[in-house]
Amino acid sequence: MTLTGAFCLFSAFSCGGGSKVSSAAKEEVETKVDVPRFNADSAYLYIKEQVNFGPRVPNTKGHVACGDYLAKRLEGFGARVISQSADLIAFDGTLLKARNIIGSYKPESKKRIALFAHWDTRPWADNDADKKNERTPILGANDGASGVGVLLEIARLVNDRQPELGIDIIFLDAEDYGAPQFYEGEHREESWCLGAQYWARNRHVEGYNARFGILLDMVGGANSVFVKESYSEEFAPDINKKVWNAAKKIGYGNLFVDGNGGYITDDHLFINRMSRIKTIDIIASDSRGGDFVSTWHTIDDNMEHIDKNTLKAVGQTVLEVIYNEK
Ligand code: AHN
Ligand code: ZN
Repeated sequence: MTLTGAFCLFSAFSCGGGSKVSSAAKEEVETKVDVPRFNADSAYLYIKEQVNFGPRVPNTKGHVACGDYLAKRLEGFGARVISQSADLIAFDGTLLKARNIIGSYKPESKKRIALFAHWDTRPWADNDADKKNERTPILGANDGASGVGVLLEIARLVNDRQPELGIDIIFLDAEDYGAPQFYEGEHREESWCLGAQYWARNRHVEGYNARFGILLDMVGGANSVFVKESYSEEFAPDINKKVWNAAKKIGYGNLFVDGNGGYITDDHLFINRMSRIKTIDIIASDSRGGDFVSTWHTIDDNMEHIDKNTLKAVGQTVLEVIYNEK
């Protein structure tokens, strides 16, 4: 029986013919799916815990320690955790000791949703206004830690009460080791998103598939809005629509605005090209204009520019989507 049918049985409103449902009744029907409340304070803490390791650049101590922390967190939230270690070759030939970390719920279920974020941080603040900072590693509070923080909070809530579908929380490594602006050699898009490319070629579980995927990138910044990214719109327009509709329905139409953004080389591009999992990228634009938020790849990407309202809007919207999937 559908929820509408169930409601009509116990309701004083007439559903005769199914055409005239009062708006009060409709509202009641819509709240029937019980979606957990996303706690932005909790997500904020998980971001701070990552930033406390310092930059999480592959081949550094902070990176190794943070990887262990993330696996522990996922285990603490009851996920089945798989780590994928990979030796990946960077644009300049550097061998990166990378690790993708995957936490799964209801691993036996064939019906799944994949949620992605990158957990590494950029080795260079090559977009900083001050050129003397261009070789300083960034803290990546927004670019890296925010997506992971939101997904850890979602993991906590999913563990409390599982949605219908199995959920995979997938922390990808080596996203942000793409050739820096000061590099004089060739700039290839494949120098970005190395962990995602590895995962797409080598799934953590043989034959792994999901109904769709959602990538979170820079979802915690102040002055952020979200428009539909263009590769997402090409590969997965229905998922974009699902997510933006959900945001609007629960009152976050101010952040998830109608509009189309540019094409962004991000983990979802390679997942879309190299797998059959239609994946969108929820990635912030600066509400004051400009492409990315102003702290992007600068030394200012720190906790001071994290906004709990942005975290809440994104986290609650993703929950709305995954708990309504049957
Ligand atoms: C490029 O700048 C080519 N892509 C941006 C993807 C990215 C980097 N997301 C976070 N950091
Ligand atoms: Zn970045």
